[in-house]
Amino acid sequence: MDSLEQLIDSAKQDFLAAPDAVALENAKAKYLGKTGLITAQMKQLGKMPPEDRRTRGAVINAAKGQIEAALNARRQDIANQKLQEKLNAEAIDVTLPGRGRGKGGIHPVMRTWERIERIFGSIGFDVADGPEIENDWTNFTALNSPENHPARSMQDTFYIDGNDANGKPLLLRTHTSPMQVRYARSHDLPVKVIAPGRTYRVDSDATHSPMFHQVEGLWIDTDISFADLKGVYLNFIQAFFETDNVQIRFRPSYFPFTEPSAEIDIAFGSGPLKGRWLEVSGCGQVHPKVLANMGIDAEKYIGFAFGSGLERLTMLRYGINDLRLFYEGDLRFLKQFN
Ligand code: 2NL
Repeated sequence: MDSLEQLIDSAKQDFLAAPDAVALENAKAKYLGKTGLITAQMKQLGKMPPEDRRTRGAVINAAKGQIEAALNARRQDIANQKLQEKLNAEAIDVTLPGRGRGKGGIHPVMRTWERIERIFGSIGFDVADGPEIENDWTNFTALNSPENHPARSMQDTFYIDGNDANGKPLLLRTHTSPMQVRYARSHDLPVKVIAPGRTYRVDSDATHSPMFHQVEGLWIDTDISFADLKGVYLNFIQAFFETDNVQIRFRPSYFPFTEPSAEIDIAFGSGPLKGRWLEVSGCGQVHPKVLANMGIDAEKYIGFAFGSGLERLTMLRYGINDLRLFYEGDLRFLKQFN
């Protein structure tokens, strides 16, 4: 075999055997470098007779061309291989299942809200809804709150930009009662409804939040008495706290919207709060003026109302001792209820 053929073969083998770019460039030098084997062949040309030089030169050049082609092919292979390795190392497995999002949960106060709707629903109470931005008449006047009552002052009520149709400033409702006023004015008698919701007062300390939750109840018919109120509220307390071992008592009190009025206390017969009287609600017989403002004939109809704080009921149910835990959004606290 012609020695040039052998050179080409041996160069091809060396190039294929070179594992990386550095080894390949070294292999190149062996053939095409200044002291390389092909270069040595070129140098031989000078010693040849001129008539042989051209043909031999062409043959050597062709061999050189083949070696260069093999070199470039191997260069490309090594580059491709390197790229492939890099891609493999950086590959993302798109078939892996996603990590997903946390499911979220129900806030303990909302759990109480839902629970109360279910309990009162089971004894025939409807659920009222209404705006958190109220007007002066529905939030105060309709409920027999005197024009100069301190609750109306800027110290107690959040007033907001904008006036109602009577030119009085709009406000954030300070209790859930206005929902019941609206409900009674727009529904036929008898009225048997609860109104749970967010309420707002200018108050913020360890035991007061500027936003808090209330539920109020209202039952108006021709023959509703305090005995009905006591029965309904006792049934609620027993269902809510899941015990019959609980006492209930009424203490005389005052509210502008009820007459007579009372505070409702409860005492558990067992558990950590055993034997302690706990105030859980205000209540009373709906004031005749309030009935009139609801468009109801106070000579024919009578009823009771009560109002309880959802935060308070939730704290008693779960043994929570700090109101502020409800509003801090600390997942370590909130996760315990889900
Ligand atoms: C309290 C006191 C109370 C009412 C709320 C009421 C509602 C209407 C008419 C008459 Cl529409 N009364 N609600 C009555 C007595 C007490 O709540 O301290 N709640 C936490």
